Amino acid sequence: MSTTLLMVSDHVVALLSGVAWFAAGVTLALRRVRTALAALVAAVLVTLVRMVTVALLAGRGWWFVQEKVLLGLPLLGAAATGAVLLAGPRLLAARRGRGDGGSAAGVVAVLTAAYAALAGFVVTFVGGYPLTPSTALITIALVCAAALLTARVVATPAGSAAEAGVAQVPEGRREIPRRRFVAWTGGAVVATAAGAGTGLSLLPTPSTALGGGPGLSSPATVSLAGLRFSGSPAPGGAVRRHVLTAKKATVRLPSGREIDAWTYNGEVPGPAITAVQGDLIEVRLRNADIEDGVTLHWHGYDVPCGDDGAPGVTQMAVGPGADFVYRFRADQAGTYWYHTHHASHVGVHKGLYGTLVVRPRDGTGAGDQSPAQRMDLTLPVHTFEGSVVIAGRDGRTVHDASPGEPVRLRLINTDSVPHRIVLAGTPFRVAAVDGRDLNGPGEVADVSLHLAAGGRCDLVFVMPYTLVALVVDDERDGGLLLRPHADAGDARVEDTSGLPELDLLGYGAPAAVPFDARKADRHFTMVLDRGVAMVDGRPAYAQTVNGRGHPSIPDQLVAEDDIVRFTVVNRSLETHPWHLHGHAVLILSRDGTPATGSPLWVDTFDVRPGETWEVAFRAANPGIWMNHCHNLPHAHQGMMLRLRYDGVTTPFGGSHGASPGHGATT
Ligand SMILES: [Cu+2]
Repeated sequence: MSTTLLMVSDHVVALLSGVAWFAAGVTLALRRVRTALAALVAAVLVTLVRMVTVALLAGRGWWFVQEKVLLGLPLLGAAATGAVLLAGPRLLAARRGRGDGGSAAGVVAVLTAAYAALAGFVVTFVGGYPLTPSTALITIALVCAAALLTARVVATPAGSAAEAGVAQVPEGRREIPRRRFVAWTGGAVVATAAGAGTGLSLLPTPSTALGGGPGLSSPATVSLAGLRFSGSPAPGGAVRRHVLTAKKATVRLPSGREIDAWTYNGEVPGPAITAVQGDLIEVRLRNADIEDGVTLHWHGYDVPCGDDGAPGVTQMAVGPGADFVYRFRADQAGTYWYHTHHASHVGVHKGLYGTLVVRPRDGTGAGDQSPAQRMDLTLPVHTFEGSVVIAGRDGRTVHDASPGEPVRLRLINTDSVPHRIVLAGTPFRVAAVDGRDLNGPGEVADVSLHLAAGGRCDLVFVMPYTLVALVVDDERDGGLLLRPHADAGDARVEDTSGLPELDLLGYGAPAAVPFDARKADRHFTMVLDRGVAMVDGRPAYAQTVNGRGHPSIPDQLVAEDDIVRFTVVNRSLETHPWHLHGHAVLILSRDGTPATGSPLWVDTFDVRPGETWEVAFRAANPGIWMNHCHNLPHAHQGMMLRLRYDGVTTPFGGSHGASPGHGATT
């Protein structure tokens, strides 16, 4: 059973147990003996099933069950035991005709079990991982308070003494003081627990996670403002200058449809930036009329940190009328893209993105095809108002290709959700993932590729004498058609929805990697979930990392040359494309199964619900780097933190998304 299915089953069983305990409590209060007994039995059985689902889930990782094992189940177990002991015997007796089955104490105990079941369910969704002492205390206080309130409502002065088995005495002599004592004591316990829980939640939390490595030690500090590229192109390299002006524009798609876009230079996607390895890229970003401000982030490109385009961290956002110059050497060949990183959940979605392709200087690494005689298409996939637009074209695009011609398709997912990519009509190789060449990629056919948000893959093949179709999300009327000649016949695309997904963790041939990931200097675990957390100073139902939202998630501290290992766990029911700036990470394993194919270096990896990924990298690019979910609305809702090198400081505030600055030209 998949972890997702287990998580969903556990949620369902948790909810059912709450319903069953409530049903038992209410029917008991109404003295419906048979129904109450049946509901009580059902509640006990569902609670036992719950224990099984939690035990199974625990086998997938402590992260998935911590709050259930430490709080939800003990609370429910204690309340359920009390409920069975108090209500069970009387119900059984009533079934045999003795008494009416009910007692105030029994009703209170059964309803308390219901509150405990409900509390455990809510804590999973609101608090998540890790369970804090504060959450535990507040939860216990709430359940006890609900029990006390119920006792007040249910207990009738005359009946309860007899029902609870207390010796009947004239009212006012023993019973009233005893009940008062219980109420006062209970109230004091509740108030203490609630107070302590609230107090603990207000304590300051560490602002830095060390991942098992040493703390801040560097005496010298380097400002991010100084971590800019100041060199020249490699020998023989050119300087490639661009001016990108961010502005609003109405863009007309080939179908005639018009979209109100935010653009670079009025185009969607923005101007394609291309270079040859070793060239110097210099881009002046201007902002014409994007009030929120803009930046340029070079997705997947390991630029110097000062050129990374993270507003509030590596620069101030560029406001209307201002500009900023980015400069870096194109040392990495491959397929990349750029986009705004300011209010990117809006800006990128509306069109502030473009492609960056760097071809190798010596002609190798580009699928052993010389540029002169190959078809090389860069295909950013973006969704505008529900329509998939590939390289700025909606509907189906047809290209003529000569049989025997080598073809390279560079797919870029510029959306916030994954796309399913199928290449039909030819065997092909996945030559590169996230711009980095794979080792020994074998020929595959009739498979689909899962392209994470922000991710890229380069597909290479030799054009056959028949049609080749690129199908996105199994949409047979869209995509791309490569035609060997004008009358190539039927352009109908077969149904691709049943094709299996190619698992890149087992694709290609193994090769040596530059470090031993087992000897990591630092290890950080990021558990991704939803919960109530502070985001930008406001409480929100946030997308969280370890129970917190940006900017309250501790920075991850690293030192230069550290081998850093990440464990990324997805406890939620949504996919999270994890993206670290400034570094590619090596995939080590998914759900405990090691990667066995080509070394897989990526800058974005999709952590699907219930999955646990292990990745590693060498900290070789000093700076303060955003480390976040590339589902951009998720990042905006808190799922974003910083990886900070020891000794590096920022003059820009340090919290992502600071308001636009002016005239920050360099
Ligand atoms: Cu996400």
